Order: sequence, then structure tokens, then C-alpha cells
Amino acid sequence: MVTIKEFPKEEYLLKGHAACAGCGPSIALRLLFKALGNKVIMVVPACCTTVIQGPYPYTSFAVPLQNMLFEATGATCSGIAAALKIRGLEDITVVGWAGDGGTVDIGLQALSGAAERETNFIYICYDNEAYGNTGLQRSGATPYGAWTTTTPTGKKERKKDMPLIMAAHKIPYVATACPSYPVDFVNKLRKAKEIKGTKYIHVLAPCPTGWRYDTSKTVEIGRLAVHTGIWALYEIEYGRFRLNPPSDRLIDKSKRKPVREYLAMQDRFRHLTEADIEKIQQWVDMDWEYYRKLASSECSDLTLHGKI
Ligand SMILES: Cc1ncc(C[n+]2csc(CCOP(=O)(O)OP(=O)(O)O)c2C)c(N)n1
Ligand code: SF4
Ligand SMILES: [Mg+2]
Repeated sequence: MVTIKEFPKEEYLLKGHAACAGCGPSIALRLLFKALGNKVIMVVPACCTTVIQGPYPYTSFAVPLQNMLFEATGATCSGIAAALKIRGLEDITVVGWAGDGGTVDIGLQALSGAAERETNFIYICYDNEAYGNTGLQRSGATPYGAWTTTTPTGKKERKKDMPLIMAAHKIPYVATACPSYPVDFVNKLRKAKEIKGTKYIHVLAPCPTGWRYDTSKTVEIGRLAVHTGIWALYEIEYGRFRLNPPSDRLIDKSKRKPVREYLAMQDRFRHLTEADIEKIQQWVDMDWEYYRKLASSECSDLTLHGKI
């Protein structure tokens, strides 16, 4: 376990990058490099990160990076991983880094194929819960009730549960994270780097521009997502489900803050009715009943993986 004081001083996301002020995904990017250093090859489809990285010939990334079509991140990572294997360059980590639109919607097929082929790479979905780069349209990861430019009265459908979809691929490592918990995220990345095969990490990354809150509140919003239980920090290692701190202390509903506190901080939820808020609270409580079962001793190894 690395502590925050032991994070390396080197920065591979350079100054002058083009993210909005308070951008959660850019904090996650910085942490990614703190965890993995520069022996990485990044594959990045169209998303806010293609803006953050800067216009050619300038770049804010001090690591090799391949931009790729929206739908092809997983396939590209498979190709690069195969080439590195043939050349015996096994100490380089291939990282697919894509937004929620590029993961839960458009890139899902290629990602699923890469996982089924047991491609040796880490795939990270940074989830700002909308298509940020093109002006904030709804995605499959946008939560119920949220305003986006294509859901002006609030999205009517629920968020797709992508981490559990990836767990169903029986890959060796699935985890959730949030940049408000940097030590948790960095240690998960370091663990993922040591495991062979496909590793998937889904990062809830608050976006002040899309979620409509003050740019100084990004870390606070991420913490509230976790403390209300809207976002649970967990990992599934070879099928074994484990809640991570502080989520492991939140199974008891009385320990969780009401979801209202999280929703009230963001103008994208401003129009919600009392009935909407109650519905969201009930869904969160149901999710936690499921997490409780997954984390219980009789159920923690769900034969999701069935490692022999
Ligand atoms: C096949 C295809 N469809 C649409 C686009 C246009 N496009 C570029 S970036 C983007 C939004 C990406 O959203 P997401 O993956 O959530 O990343 P974010 O911008 O939020 O970081 C879209 C729709 C595209 N480049 N390719
Ligand atoms: S729109 Fe959101 S995710 Fe995209 S750069 Fe701005 S703050 Fe970051
Ligand atoms: Mg997005």
C-alpha cells in the first residue's frame, strides 16, 4: 500500500493542459501517472481528454499516446499488447483511457471483445456521466433525473452498471474509484498493473461544467457521492467482491448520508421532485442490499470468476 506522502514527485500530465477549472477527469489522469509512471502506452478515443491533451504539435502528455476512433479503444489495446508481447517489451503497461460515452455506449463491443480475448491491459472508464466533449449529451452512464442538453427535463432511464457488466466477463480485476480518494485509486492501479489479463477500473469523475456546481467543489462532490452511497468503492479480484474504505463502513443505511445532500449540490438535479428524490434513495438502498449480499462471507466469491 502506497501512502499519499509516497506518491512520486514526477508529473506526466504537464502544466498548461486544456481541461476546465475543477475538472475531475484531469485529477484522475494526474493520479494515473502517479500510479503507473511513464512506462505506459495510452489509447484515448474522442473525449474531453483529446482536448486536455492539447492541439498538435503541442501536448500536455509526457507519455506515448495513440488517439483512436470512438468505438475502437479495446481493439487498439489488443493490437498494441500483442505487438509488445512479440517484441518482449513486457514491462510497458497498455492503458485504455476512455469516457463513459466511449465505454458504456460506443466502445462497449470492442472492450467486451478485448476482455474475452484476455488482452493484457488496464482499461479505465472516467465517468463524467455525459458526452462532455460534444456539449453534454446524455450517455448510458447518465443517472436518472440528470439534466443534459438532450434530457432538458431530466433523464428518464437509470445508469448502466458497467463495472458489474465487466465482472460478468470473468476478468481477474474489476474496481471502482473516484479522484476524491487518491490513495485508493493509486493502489488499485498499482495492483491492476501486477495482474495479467484484462483489468477494468470505473472512475466516477465529477465534472463542474456538466454537473453545474462551483469549480472548487469537485473533491467534495466525489466524497459526497461515496458517503451517500450513490457511488460505492469496491474491487472484484478473481470474483471476490470487497468493499473498500470508506464504503465498507456504509453497509448499514444509518451510516450513509441521504442522497438529497449529493443531489442538492448540483444544478443538473435542480428540477427533481420529492418523488424523484425518494425514488433515487430507494434505488441506492436496493443497490446496497445487493452489495451487502456480495460482500457477505457465503456470497463473496460469487463464482463470477471460478479461478482454478
Ligand atoms: C463514432 C463517433 N460518434 C460521435 C463522435 C463525436 N464525439 C466526439 S467526443 C464525443 C463525446 C465523448 O463522450 P465521453 O466518451 O463520455 O467522453 P467525455 O467527452 O465526456 O470526456 C462525441 C459524441 C465521434 N467522434 N465518433
Ligand atoms: S467538460 Fe467536464 S470532464 Fe470535460 S474538461 Fe470540462 S470539467 Fe473536465
Ligand atoms: Mg463523458
